[in-house]
Amino acid sequence: MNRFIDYLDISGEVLSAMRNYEPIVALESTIISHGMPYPNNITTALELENIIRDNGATPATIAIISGRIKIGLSREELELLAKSKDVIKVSRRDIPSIIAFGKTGATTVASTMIFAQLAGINVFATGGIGGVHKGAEVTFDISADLTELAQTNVAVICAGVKSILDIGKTLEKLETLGVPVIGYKTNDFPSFYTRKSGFHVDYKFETAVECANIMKAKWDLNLDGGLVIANPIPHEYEAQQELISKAIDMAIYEANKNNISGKEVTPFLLAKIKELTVGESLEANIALIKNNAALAAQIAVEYNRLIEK
Ligand code: PSU
Ligand code: MN
Repeated sequence: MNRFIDYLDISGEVLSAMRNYEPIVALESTIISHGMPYPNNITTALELENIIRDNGATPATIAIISGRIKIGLSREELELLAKSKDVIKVSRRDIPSIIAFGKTGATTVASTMIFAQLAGINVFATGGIGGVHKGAEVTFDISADLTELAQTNVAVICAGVKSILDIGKTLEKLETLGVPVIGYKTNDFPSFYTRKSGFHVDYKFETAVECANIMKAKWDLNLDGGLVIANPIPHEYEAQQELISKAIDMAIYEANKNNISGKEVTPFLLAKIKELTVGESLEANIALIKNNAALAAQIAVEYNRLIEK
């Protein structure tokens, strides 16, 4: 018998939404523990939850706390993830060890998708997904987020892919894996801090209802796996292209010089970029995640309506 339910702790708020068949939006915790400095991380985490509530859905921030999978976190748990330096970054392969050792971990896109699906949540808002790193033809560094998108039925609302990655190769890999990549009100695949990456999406969607329709069609047809719904950063928060690309080049140079490898690569690059662009990247980061949380809630509401019928 599958005993996964024994590993999950679902918060009162999320449980009540589940019992009433109300829309729920999952949120990851790596952006809290490893993506932003304190106290911006805790204020943003709380704001995201409120934005989701304001848009008619229930937020479910996901993490592993002392070996328990948490679907929906208390204020204290969010504070712990925001402040503690001992929180481990947990992707798919880390899950069994962290649980077996009773440790605390922040979930990436991949592991948040896994736990969201276990809890029956199929909409998830984040900032940017992992992907194919530059030089992957030598290092083989490809995020487990991509293989998760190929198999786990969760729609991921993000602001595209950061140009620390090879965006072209990331999109090729997503195509191979059969993952739909949708542009929300755009034909351009966004690159996190900026609205364009130079690459196009196959399909442009104009409304949350259209996004809900594609999710339903995909899963009704047993086409397992997720979807990438790429929502560009709002114009007024776009970072300066030149500043960002210089910082990214520097960060990659530093990572190579310091022989950074494996799961440390992404956090190292993100931290360097933050350092090099001072406030600008952080402000953009916060703005785009909020924008994604609002859209994700609207999509969750529409998807919920659709499957009720
Ligand atoms: N990209 C970002 N911000 C992030 C991450 C990626 O712009 O915070 C985090 C996400 O949690 C993502 C993870 O799932 O890094 C990918 O890590 P890796 O490349 O090691 O798979
Ligand atoms: Mn990697």
